[in-house]
Amino acid sequence: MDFSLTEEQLMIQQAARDFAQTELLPEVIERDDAQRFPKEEVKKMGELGFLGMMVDSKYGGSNLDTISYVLVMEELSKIDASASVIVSVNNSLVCWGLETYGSEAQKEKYLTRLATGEIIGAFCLSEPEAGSDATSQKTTAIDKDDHYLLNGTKNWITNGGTAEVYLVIAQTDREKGHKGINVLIVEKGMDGFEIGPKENKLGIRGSDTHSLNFNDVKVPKENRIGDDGFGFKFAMKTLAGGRIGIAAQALGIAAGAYELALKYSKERKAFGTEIANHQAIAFKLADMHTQIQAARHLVYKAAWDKDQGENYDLSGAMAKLYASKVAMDTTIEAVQVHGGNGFVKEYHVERLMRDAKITQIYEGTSEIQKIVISRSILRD
Ligand code: COS
Repeated sequence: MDFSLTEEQLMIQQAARDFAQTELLPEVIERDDAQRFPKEEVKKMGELGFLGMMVDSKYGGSNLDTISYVLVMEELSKIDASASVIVSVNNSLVCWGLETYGSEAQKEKYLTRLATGEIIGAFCLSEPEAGSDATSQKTTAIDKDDHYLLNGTKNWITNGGTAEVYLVIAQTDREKGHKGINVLIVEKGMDGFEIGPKENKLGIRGSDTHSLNFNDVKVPKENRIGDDGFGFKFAMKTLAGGRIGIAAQALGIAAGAYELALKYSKERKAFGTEIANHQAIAFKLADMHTQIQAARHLVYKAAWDKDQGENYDLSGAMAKLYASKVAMDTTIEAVQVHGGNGFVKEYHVERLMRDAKITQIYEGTSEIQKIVISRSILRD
């Protein structure tokens, strides 16, 4: 068993840390306030290879392992979870799905541009009445021989307004249940495809979340990924990897809040000494540090499983369940350590606390992770 990172992984981690400090930190509060998408920053992340990290270099990707990907997610998320969710969706849900299951023509047409960050993608599963209950898709993709006719609404879509390519999950044959679901590549600008208003969110406010409407959108048959009826499995497989990315995001949010609390507690004085010298604060730091380290082991293990070609449904779900709880608990405590200063924006911890919440909700709520985990342990 070897817990050390390779030279290459350490370099990538440092590159992400530097990028987050120099490029993401300066305007992160303003972007959060104004709900401004980090357009320039995304462009730079593309140039650094962060948007197609695990994609083969023949498609413009960085050809790196999942460990490197979670290291980058962790570092970016310490500073700006709005930026890191864009990285996570593009890498795990869009590029990975296309590279693993797409046809050569689809990869040539879409993957290269997505992996280099020339364009970004979105993954469209959730609906007004189908979030956790993902098999109950109301969006329909009716087979019309040479194309599918797509109708319906998708909700809470990350990169909803800014993406150029959307992987849309839809029901083709209701009789067949989840085996009648397909995944289609939809391009922005296709007739009948409308982007709804931007959501006004509690956290990750710099990311761009929209509902999407499809009204008789004609999607060519060649835009279906995989065989007829593969869409639900595609969604499950893709989300299993996505959960590792979100677990790393949660880990980064927690670690970022902890680092701020640690620094503050060594500077702020009360009752004649730095507050870190009071056991009430020191014990909070001890708890945070321990829980973050435990979360880190779960996240890296899930990433390692994926790199080894092992099944990562269980380890990814456990990593997300635990890291997102640690993110929530740590950020709440970090605000507490900061006292009144924790409640104002310039100290960053209130934003991290708001950002933490979504990690317990998207790409499968904590309750869904417990379904995945319990089914897995009961099956074995
Ligand atoms: N990999 C491959 N196949 C999977 C899978 C996985 N990780 N998880 C489930 N499947 C397959 C099952 O094997 C089953 O196929 P078969 O009938 O051929 O065996 C099919 O998918 C349906 O699975 P199941 O019967 O378990 O479906 P349920 O309706 O009980 O739902 C959960 C399963 C809850 C796990 C699923 O709906 C889920 O993950 N929901 C959350 C979705 C989500 O993350 N939403 C957030 C939106 S994205 S921000």
